[in-house]
Amino acid sequence: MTKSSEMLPLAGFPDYSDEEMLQRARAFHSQIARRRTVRHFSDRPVPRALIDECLQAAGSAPSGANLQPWHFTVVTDPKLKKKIREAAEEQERHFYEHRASDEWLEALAPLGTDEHKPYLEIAPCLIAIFSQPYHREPDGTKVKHYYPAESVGIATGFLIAALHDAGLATLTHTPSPMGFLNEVLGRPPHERAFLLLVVGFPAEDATVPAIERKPLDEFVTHR
Ligand code: IYR
Repeated sequence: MTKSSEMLPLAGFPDYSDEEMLQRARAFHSQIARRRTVRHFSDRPVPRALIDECLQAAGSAPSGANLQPWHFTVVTDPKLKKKIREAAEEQERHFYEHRASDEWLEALAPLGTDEHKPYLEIAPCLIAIFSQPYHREPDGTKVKHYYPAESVGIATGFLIAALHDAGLATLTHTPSPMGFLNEVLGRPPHERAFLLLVVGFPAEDATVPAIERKPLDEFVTHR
């Protein structure tokens, strides 16, 4: 990571025609809008090279002061996946039975979710995403990070888009609380588990809830 203020010419910025830009935007919109959160996975393995390529896309995301305040742990070991499933289901049981308000449960009803998370063991790959409020230099100096939540959110968006574009299914899972991930995956206590991304291929009989996205005029204003 460069510390100087050395500047380079911006190279490789494309020069599309207006029409080409619109066409590209339409193509991207139609491709990304096909992504659905999947909750029924097959056990078909995913090549590590594919995951690593998508992680490199995630790692290219903008971040506060370019400090890249993220860590991604890729979990394919069945024993670890089992541990994660057991810990997540314990938290989720508590969530669905006690912690969640009626209002929250009502909001979740259309998704058909519950405390059972078999996909955490069935899916070939889990990516635990951590945000880092700071890091330490090799000499022990603590370096504060800026906007870690925003930065990790953006990197996660890049990752989800890259995985989808590569032809993989994802599920953004947020067992709450997620502190157990630090322990199971050996991450330091100052890192904050941000999201558990389930990655793989849909089961043949996978279904998705009949839900819709808001039309543009309901979430955009031009001034
Ligand atoms: N973490 C729980 C509950 C849950 C919460 C929200 I907000 C969702 O969009 C979906 C699920 C679970 O994973 O079941």
